[in-house]
Amino acid sequence: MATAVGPTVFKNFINGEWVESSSGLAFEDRNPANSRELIGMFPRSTAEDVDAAVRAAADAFESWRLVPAPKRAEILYRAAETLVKRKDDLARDMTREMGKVLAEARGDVQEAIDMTYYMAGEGRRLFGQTTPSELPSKFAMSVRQPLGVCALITPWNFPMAIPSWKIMPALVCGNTVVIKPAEDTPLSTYALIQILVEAGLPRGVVNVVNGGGPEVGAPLVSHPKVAAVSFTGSSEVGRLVSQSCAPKLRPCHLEMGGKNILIVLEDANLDLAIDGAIWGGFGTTGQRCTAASRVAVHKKVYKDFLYRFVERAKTLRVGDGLDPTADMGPCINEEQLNKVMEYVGIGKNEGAKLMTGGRRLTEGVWGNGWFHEPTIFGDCDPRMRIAQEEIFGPVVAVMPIEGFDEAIEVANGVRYGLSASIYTQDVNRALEAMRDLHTGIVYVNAPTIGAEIHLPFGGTKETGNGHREAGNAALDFYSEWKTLYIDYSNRLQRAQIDS
Ligand code: UN1
Repeated sequence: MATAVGPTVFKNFINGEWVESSSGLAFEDRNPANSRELIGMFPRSTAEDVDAAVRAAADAFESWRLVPAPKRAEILYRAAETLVKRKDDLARDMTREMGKVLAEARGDVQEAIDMTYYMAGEGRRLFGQTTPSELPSKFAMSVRQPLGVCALITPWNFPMAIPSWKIMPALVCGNTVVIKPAEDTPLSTYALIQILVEAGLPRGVVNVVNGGGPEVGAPLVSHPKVAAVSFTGSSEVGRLVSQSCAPKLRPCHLEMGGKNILIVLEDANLDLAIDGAIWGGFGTTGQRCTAASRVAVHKKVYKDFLYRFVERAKTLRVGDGLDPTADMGPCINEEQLNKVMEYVGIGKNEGAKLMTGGRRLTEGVWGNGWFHEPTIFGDCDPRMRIAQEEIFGPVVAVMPIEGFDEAIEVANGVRYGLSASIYTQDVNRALEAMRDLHTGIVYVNAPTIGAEIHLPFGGTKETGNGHREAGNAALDFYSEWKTLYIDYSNRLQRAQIDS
């Protein structure tokens, strides 16, 4: 079971069997709050394992695509029910391997539950169009067709939610799947797959290959039998994924970085804005692609906001996510912690004012984990690297702004375009912001995080490549249209020519 207490040896899942990797090697899944705790050993797989998984998925596709979508959906409904039943255990395991506080891990599992139910519902929709033909006695409609084998590469920050965003729409549309979960959080994917299998998923329909990007991800996205690729991760790796899909003209969905802004205008409810900046900036230790890592505040309320924001950040308790008193957990691993510390150094060198935090936490309960203080830089210039680059940690850059126009300019002046938020009571300003913020998601009087699964999720510019996941939009990636014309006139009718 996924709730094993001691270290367990886990396997890949290929063609309905739990199997070892052809390398015989394994990597460790460790608790970021206490790196002495080994959660499990997972197979360090190879291109050979990838090939076996893709072949199994390609074979399974031939029968899975013919299973009526409402029947495919029944399996998803059963899986969703099991997720509900096991939510607490799954969340605890997720906190152990990923570090986010338990309430957030429960939210992550809930997001997977929501997506599984939502996509199960699509089994009885998957609507296409029926429309009149321009010719008499002729019928015209369009239906969604599955693509084939979908290769999915998922990140560690939402170990169950993001795999479900990809797996569930892929399955309901009639595709089969090979997934490579992040090396830091393979247990949550393992548990999700196990639940799908228990729910009756036929062999080969979902396959899991564990391992690293170069060893598993690269051969997976370029495998000749893969029909489509969905990747969530950094823009740098996303570009490589896109390049490897391009020669094959293979559809590829990319979900990448963010440098999301939270704008506070002079008429904002400051208490609300501070609540939002704390949750958006330090929720999930800032490790969300939607994190509010920049805050732009109107000069009239700047001092007041900054002072109160900093005071609130100082009260946040950092600790093991299983400790009910902890507000913020560790960074995912040593490398990520080092990146955070590097950016703190960059901020100081750039002349930003360190208002609170800025240090790694190493004493007592923090001794064996990758903990860092919630950190706020004040008086930032929007051109500074800490205000431009994705840090993916508990570091927020606060910038004073002269007014609304400057706020929009600063907001749009980064390479990413995932999420943005504005705090104001002025309905005109709110609507102007909704029009002019060049991001995939805009919040009014709410922070940059907290997207719901039945709406499209994704971003502009270097955040994405034009696709969206979640909601109905996900179906557009995991299916392609087939247009059907049925002529029952018994004579040749020429479109555009015969009238
Ligand atoms: C992510 O940060 O990668 O909107 C996903 C949110 C979550 C999903 C975040 N529902 O913050």
